[in-house]
Amino acid sequence: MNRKVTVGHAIAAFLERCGVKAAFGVISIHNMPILDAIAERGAIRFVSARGEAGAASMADACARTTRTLGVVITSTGTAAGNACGGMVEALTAGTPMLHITGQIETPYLDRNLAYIHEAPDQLTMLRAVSKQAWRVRSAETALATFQEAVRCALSAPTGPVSVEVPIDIQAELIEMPECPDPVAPAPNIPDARAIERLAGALAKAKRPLLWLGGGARGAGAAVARLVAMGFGVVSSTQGRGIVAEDHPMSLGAYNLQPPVETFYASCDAMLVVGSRLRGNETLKYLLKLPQPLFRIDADPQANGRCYPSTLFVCADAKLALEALADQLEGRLRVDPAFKTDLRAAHEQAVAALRDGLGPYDALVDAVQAHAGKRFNWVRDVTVSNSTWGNRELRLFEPTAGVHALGGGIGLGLAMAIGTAVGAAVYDSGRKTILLAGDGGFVLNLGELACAVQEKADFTVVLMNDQSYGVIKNIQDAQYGGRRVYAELHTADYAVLAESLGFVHRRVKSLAEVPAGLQALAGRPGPKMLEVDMLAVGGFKSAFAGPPVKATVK
Ligand SMILES: Cc1ncc(C[n+]2csc(CCOP(=O)(O)OP(=O)(O)O)c2C)c(N)n1
Repeated sequence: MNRKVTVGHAIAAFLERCGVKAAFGVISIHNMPILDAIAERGAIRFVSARGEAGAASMADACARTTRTLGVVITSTGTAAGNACGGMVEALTAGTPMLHITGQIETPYLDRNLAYIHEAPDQLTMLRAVSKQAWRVRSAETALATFQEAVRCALSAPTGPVSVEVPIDIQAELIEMPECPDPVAPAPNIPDARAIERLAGALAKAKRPLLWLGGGARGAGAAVARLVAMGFGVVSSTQGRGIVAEDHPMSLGAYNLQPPVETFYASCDAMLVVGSRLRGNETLKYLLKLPQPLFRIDADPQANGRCYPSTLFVCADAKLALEALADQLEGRLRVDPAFKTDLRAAHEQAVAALRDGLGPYDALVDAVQAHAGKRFNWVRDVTVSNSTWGNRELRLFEPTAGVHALGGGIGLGLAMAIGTAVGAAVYDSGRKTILLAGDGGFVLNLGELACAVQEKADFTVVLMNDQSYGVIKNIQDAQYGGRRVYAELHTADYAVLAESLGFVHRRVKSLAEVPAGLQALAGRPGPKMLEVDMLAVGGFKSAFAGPPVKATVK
């Protein structure tokens, strides 16, 4: 005879069936039936974050770096609200993720009774930050709701989905159900004639370029075939590493620098695959991209968005590029000068960027040498990332990069924890490195305690200039040098490290970085290399926000 279990228990079993091995959150009265079951079953590692904001970013980064479903579990009301910043980022990045939140008891729900922990209309709040949000209405329908939520999260374009489960339903006893399998997302199969037309148009190109976005991260093998035929490659920040960034036909994520825009003018076709063509990566949509411009996207609403296209194919990137490669085999006659010109554009862009770094040029090489080829590269929003972290530190795998695409500071530390836990439970063998500024880092500082407790294995390179550096640069450029609200009182990280129990090294010169990283290597748990930027000095060029097109007056 089946034993009776709580609905929470059935949910935990279903998560396991979905292949989930790690979940993140904060325990509460309103999620205890689920967490109790996760602990009892012992198959999922639950990470106790110090706040729901951190938990959401941990789940997001874990999902991105392991290509699995991220799971964050919060309480209701304030707690679910705390997760919203991280949810906005997951929505921006299109991360397949499940946000499970509690809800107050059904009899008191939606009745304006000032019942403790109720957020009036929580579902509307969650809908605003999720791809979809549902409420579980009964014990009988709970797993069906979860099946649909997971299907939705994993269907291209992927995204975070919220499910609220009233606590009385979570705790209800039911016969242990036959645990259903997740419903596989239906692949968006390309129309054969559309691919033929696209192949016909591309076969004429002598200098064809692929622009790869995050939607193409699963299409690496087909991309490699196209590159072997002679396509050049450039990527968005989300599309980094689909082609190794040291490949001779790759511009990496140097997608808007002046030498690259000049090179674009010499190309005679661009195929954009699975990319949002985000404003900060296209000079607010004024970057001149090669023409004709073709586009493949799983989202039909991408047609005409940001840029018009000559041909649009609505399909899964992997399936469409495989079919396209089949069609193009043996038909391309690429200009022999194309590769040389692409290399020259890349080299010019790299040289200009490196020159602008001033002394920090040496830091890029030291981190790259330390990283090797198998690593996760997590970044907070800081000048060092906006300049070199987003492109000059080379990535070799499509899931290696994690960065807050929505531009919110403070997610990096939690993202590094989620990434490190993901690397451990899914056994990727990758080390994790976090690049953060002191302003962003302090925003979620409580998660350092979580990192130590969880023995989350990563190295933070903390760029400490004791201020919001980019804000000062913007104030210099646009506010007559009136530097306000940007100075920060900063922790003594050596003392903090001692009290929390993690390893710390401070360097005052970049020549000390290789030895500093070497000394931290192999130490378990979180480690910090703090770069004293006041001692090192400034960048040669001041970064004052994403570049825009110079307006002609
Ligand atoms: C959540 C959030 N709050 C505020 C901002 C505005 N903001 C952008 S960059 C920045 C400063 C970041 O400082 P720090 O981490 O020290 O990096 P630095 O600019 O010094 O390189 C701030 C406050 C933001 N992007 N996101």
